[in-house]
Amino acid sequence: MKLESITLHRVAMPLVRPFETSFARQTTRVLLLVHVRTSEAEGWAECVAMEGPLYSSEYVEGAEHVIRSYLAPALLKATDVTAETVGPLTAFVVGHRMAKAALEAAVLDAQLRASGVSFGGYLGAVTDWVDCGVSVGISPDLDTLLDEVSGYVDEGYRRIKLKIKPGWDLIPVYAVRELIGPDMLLQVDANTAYSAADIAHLGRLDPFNLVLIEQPFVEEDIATHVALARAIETPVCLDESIVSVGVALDAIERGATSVINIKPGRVGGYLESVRIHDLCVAHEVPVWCGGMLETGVGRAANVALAALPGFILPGDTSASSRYFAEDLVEEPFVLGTGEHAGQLAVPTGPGTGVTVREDLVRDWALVAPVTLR
Ligand code: OSB
Ligand code: MG
Repeated sequence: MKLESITLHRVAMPLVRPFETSFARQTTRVLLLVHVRTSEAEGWAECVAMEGPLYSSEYVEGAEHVIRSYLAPALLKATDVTAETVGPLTAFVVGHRMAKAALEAAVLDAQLRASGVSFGGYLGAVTDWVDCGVSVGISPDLDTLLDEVSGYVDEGYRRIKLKIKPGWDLIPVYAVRELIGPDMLLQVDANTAYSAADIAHLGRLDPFNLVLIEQPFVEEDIATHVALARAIETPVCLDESIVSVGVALDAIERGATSVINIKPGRVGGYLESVRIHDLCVAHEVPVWCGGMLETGVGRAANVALAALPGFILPGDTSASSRYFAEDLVEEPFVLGTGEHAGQLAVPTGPGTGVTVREDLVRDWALVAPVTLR
């Protein structure tokens, strides 16, 4: 296909409740949407970079800048662009995986719409419904946390993930385990807030029968994750550290991670996500689909990815209502009922299968859109 234009939309969407992690407290999701026009069809994608460089070094205005200055010019001057060639055409830029992933996903959406294939069909989905978990932020107090968790349990979510940090770990985990009972899936995510000196302390989570502990130490520090995995029973799962299939292989072989959280933006796109998935299946490492407070645009593609066979744990693929009162797409994601309680249906239409509400993109714009040709 010939890529004719790339339009960048920076929007701000209010969250239904503040979301607090060990690194930030957010009340609004500021995000970048990428809209491509090609010789065949149009495509939309969401860049997962956050407003500030707090989860990773990427952030919304940085992603916009690298797209405008480096990535878009390289794609716009190419005579043939497909999702499969976006990676090679942009490989000269070091890092900036979230920005690259958004471009690849927008091109993939256009390409699949042109050929009438869904994201799930293209990526290799094997189920129509995926199991959903919910990521629960750090609360001002225990009562607020327990209220929030019971709400999610009532909505049908199949797994609870608690954000933890030093000073907010054993007590909330104990209280939530008491509330939800011994059998419901429960896991924790530290977003790098601990250090090697905390290994014995983190071992005190073992009695709570957690599915996993996610990314306790800084992303470059594989060795301390190996030490933790040897010292405790709770499985260790890497998020921030896993930026490519090569790092995933290294972390698996060294015993740093026995479960992997795949986030397409963090690893540079859906194609690299499938490669990591395939590697994990070959090594019998279970995977699950992470989230970055996506709107329906990114969520649709994530739900399709989560339908691949190696995604045996529920993902952070929650319903649209987890974060937003009104989603950016005409088909907001709603949890199923009956046998599909706690699940989302994998979209089946061409591309992501969702239709962007351009009226809302305009209403929530932070700046005028920028079109690159
Ligand atoms: O570490 O998984 C994370 C949100 C923003 C940045 C990092 C993370 C998260 C979440 C929420 O845990 C996942 C979601 O519900 O989208
Ligand atoms: Mg995480």
